[in-house]
Amino acid sequence: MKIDIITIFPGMFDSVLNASILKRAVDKKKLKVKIHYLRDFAEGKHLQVDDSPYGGGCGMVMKLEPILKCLKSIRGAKKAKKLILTPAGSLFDQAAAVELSKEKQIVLLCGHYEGYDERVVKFFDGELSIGDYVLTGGELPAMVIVDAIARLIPGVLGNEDSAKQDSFMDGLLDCPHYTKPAIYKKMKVPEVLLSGNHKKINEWRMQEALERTRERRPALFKAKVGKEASKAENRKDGGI
Ligand code: 9D3
Repeated sequence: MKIDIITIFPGMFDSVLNASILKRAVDKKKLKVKIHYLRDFAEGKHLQVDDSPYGGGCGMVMKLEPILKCLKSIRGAKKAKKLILTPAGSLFDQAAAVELSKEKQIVLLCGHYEGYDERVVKFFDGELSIGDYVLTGGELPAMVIVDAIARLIPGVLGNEDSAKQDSFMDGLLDCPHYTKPAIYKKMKVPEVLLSGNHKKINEWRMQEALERTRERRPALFKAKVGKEASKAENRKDGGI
């Protein structure tokens, strides 16, 4: 998988790409990340990548030409999945990560200022947001997306299928975890986890995961319960 990132802050990516699992993925040639400095494609004395908005208003808008020139310079960009990172994009969630992890090449444009000239949109395949909070730019979202995708590429994590496994726990929040010691300053690990009864332990974990999801993420819980109900319905119908 190759990921090209277009940015006005190339330095932001150094530490993230040179650490831990992403670094290993790059070293193992499972992942290639190339940073493209947008200012290299700007023209004029001041190498402007932004300008004031037509119609007035505060803030600046990313200019069209540097973005299109940069796109043109990227090898394979024509066939690649090209995405703009913007708070107004559709939500990047785990399902989106799974879909993107199947691509051969992805180009990410990191949004900035008050946005970009809308005419760039037709040169891209879509616009993505990582969630409903306001950041200073699309660089951190780009790194979040690279990280989420990278761990889904076969061979990037040690335990290859654990990231993809379609178990009942998928789509639920994780259950609580404990490790040694069994008692710390009168704080005990739940008895069932010390019992060695794996059927009981699995039931407890499932119950905890369901309970947490229902309390903390009602929308996730609803989606999950709905999905399992229709799966059960399909089984009853004999797989129609
Ligand atoms: C007043 C309008 N603002 C939108 C809420 C303008 C604006 C703020 C911040 C435009 C861009 C940004 C910078 N953020 C991103 O480029 C961004 C982002 C984000 O802020 N949150 C979640 N996902 C993303 S993806 C790119």
